[in-house]
Amino acid sequence: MVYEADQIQVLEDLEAVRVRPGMYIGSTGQSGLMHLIEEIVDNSIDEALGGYCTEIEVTVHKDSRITVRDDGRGMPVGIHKETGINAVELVMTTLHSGGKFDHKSYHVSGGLHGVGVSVVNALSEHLVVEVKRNGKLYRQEFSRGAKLTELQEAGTSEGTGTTVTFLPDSQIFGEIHYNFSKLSHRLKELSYLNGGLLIILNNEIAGVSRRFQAKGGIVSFVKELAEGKECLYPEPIYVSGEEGGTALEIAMLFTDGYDEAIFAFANNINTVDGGTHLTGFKSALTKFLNDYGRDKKILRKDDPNLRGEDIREGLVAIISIKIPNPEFEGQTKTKLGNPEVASLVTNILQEKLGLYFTKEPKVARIVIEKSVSAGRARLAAAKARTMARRKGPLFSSTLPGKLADCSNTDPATSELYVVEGDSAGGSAKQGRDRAFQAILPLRGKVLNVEKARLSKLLDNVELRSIITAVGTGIREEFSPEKLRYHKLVIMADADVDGAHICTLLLTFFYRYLRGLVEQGYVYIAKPPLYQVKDGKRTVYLYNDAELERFRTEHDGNFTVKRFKGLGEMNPEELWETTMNPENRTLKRIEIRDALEADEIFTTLMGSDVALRRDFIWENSDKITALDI
Ligand code: TSJ
Repeated sequence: MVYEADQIQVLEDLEAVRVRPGMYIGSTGQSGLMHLIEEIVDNSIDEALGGYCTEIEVTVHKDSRITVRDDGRGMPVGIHKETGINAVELVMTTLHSGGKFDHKSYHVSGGLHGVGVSVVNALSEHLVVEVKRNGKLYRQEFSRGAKLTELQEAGTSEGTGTTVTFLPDSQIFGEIHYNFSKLSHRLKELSYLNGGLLIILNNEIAGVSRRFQAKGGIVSFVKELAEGKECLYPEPIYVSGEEGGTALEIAMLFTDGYDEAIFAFANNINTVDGGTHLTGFKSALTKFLNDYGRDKKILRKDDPNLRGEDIREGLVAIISIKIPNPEFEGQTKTKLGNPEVASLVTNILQEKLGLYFTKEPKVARIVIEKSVSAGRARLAAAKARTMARRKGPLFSSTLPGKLADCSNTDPATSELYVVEGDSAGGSAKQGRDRAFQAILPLRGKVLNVEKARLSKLLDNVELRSIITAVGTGIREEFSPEKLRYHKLVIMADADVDGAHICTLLLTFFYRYLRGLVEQGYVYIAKPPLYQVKDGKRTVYLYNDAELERFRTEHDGNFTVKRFKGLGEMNPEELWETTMNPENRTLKRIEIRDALEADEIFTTLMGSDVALRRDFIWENSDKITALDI
């Protein structure tokens, strides 16, 4: 074994990470920083999965350092025989060394996770590992992948555990800004997926701490996801089982809503593209309920079989599988591929759901009867749609009367402004560049689609005019090639009512024209909040922080006017500040994380006003991120 050659290899490997960080962590922006934290936290989670760790604490320090601490067994510190290097250093400096010494039962592999903590080390200006083990405290420091010190005994310790503190390299990441809402969301999710585990997040920048602990695990998770919806029975259905080292847990809650929200996780990773655990679950659930319904005569002879989509109407569910050798597929590695999982899910669901329904036959009856009525409603809606199509308003090529279309016919360069209120709509029509900007004014409140079936939507003039103007048709009939504008801009007042209208419209886009959101065609315009004049100049400011800054940088002679709404701006002002591509600020709406989006939409749109208010308070950072 040539020690020096090994060292050179290590440095070359880690240098490669620094040259192409994107290949390892996706980006060098907020999501890349998020990956660094997740990569470290995953190690503590693995320790928790083994049952050795009860608490994980993540601290974001004022100087952008991150500390992750757990109370596990402490990383091994012994010398690795083949290389003569201590285990901490080896893990920290060798690419993909994660699974080398530890035979962790549920090690995550593939994807952007599991690249190994050496990647974090390579991309950190400074990284310190502290291990409490054998009554001692060990410590080793690194910088940009290279060790600064040997592993040293730095004192004694009570208890055991591992702490890693790192400072992401500003040479790689530039100015460091963490996305606290994503971080806190992910840690909360991890606490649900690992029932009982305490996860603490200290945000020293904002001076706040949060504790996440879900004794009920995924049962608490579905309850939270279903909050704001009416549940058909009080407690979620929970089934779990184990087969050949693979553990499966499912929690299900049927609500009176119309959407299905099934979230599938494999080894704590949100498999947004589904996979064998999800398809296995869906087909097993359908088969089981049909068999049960026939057997118990809840379904009559001449009743048709229940369809999966009818069973799943209103279902909120979590499927969590912990599997020793996961195969993650697809471009983003968020689809579970293991073929053996389908039959495992079927077996466990058959057996355990059978047991559950023996104890709770009422719940089975409620679910089956709901499915029957959902099937009837589906047929009725299909009929209504055929009628509507025959009558033509939704699918005709006649554009809505209120639409002031642009003269361009090339969708790629055309924009549709959906504007709150007739008066703002009037200003927008006068102020726009008619060559490429179309204006559609909306009158009054927008229908809350979260609480209405399709037929109601078809009756709503405002939403119908959006659908015809956009041109694509909706849901199953959505044809992206018919899209008439590649920018759909929501323009509403910069106040609470405006924010509400934005949310309602986004919900509508998300539920009925999701392809547009996914393709990044939906935007929110940001009108200014203040107009500041100092004799000769007029400046527009978009928030209180900008006004504060202006105040500190300019003294004395200026006047501040606060716009109460878009309607107060004249056409020229509206053009200059909010519509002119040279000056305007548009926020592109991104829905990468279906879970987060669904949570926002159901909670914001749900019936419980108090809950909604709490949610807005708690998630104000998330909401400004969406800029609603
Ligand atoms: F990898 C790391 F440095 F990034 C890191 C590892 C960071 C943090 C915050 C925690 C951990 C970590 C590792 N926590 N717990 C462990 N456990 C082990 O590595 C471990 C402990 C004991 C044994 C054993 O067989 O005795 C085996 C392993 C893998």
